[in-house]
Amino acid sequence: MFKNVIVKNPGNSYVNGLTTSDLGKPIVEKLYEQHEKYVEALKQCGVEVTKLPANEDFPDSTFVEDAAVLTPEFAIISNPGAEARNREIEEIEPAVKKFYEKLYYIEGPGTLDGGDVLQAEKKFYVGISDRTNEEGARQFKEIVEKEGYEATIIPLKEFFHLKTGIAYVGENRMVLAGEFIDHPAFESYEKIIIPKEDEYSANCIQVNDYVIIPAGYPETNRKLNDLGYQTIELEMSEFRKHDGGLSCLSLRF
Ligand code: CIR
Repeated sequence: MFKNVIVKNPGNSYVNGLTTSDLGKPIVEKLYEQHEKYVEALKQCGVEVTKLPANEDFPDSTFVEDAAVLTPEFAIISNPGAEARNREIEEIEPAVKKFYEKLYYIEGPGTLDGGDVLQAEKKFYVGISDRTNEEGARQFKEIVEKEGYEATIIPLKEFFHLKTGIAYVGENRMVLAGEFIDHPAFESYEKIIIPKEDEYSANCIQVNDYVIIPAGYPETNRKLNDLGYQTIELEMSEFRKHDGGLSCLSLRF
């Protein structure tokens, strides 16, 4: 069970953040509304939400997931791989410290974005991407193995972050898209396969009794409902314009 969640409000500068998409300029009014609905959905899942204020100096800082990895026992402050985002950890670290005594740090030359880390029970999967380098992944693996977890490093071929194309929804089930569908690392899981046209919905989050998915993917919704999951669908258009998904907007622990 997750008890807590940390989110960070987006600011007006969000429109100047990093993106690889050609979906257009985010509309800030819609962005704020979508973020508020995200927070409401988390509350519906029964978690206590810690809301950090927006920081206009860091346009992408609403994507808090990239700045830390939180487990029930310890926290890892990451070393985000994009220069423009690296100092986001300065505000995440004190917020995380309020909840954790045991903190680890990914240190340069290692870089790691939390978006490249997936936890499934006592196993972690760590993507090597444009943001997470081999040294960052190695440091991460060393830390979690010391803490009694396993870690598998997965060099990415196409996805932006590992969690762009994968989610763990409990009960040994993985939601998988693209390069992960036939990846040997995920062979032992029951697979919920997401086709190319629905790929964005592979980034969904299980929070206690619910799975939160992006709105507009009825097939993904149906597959999850058929397996007995209660879903909450959220409009994510303005986050998607800047390569963000549901997992990116919170740290859940
Ligand atoms: C970035 O390029 O870093 C942001 N515009 C999007 C980050 C999305 N985060 C995530 O997938 N964990």
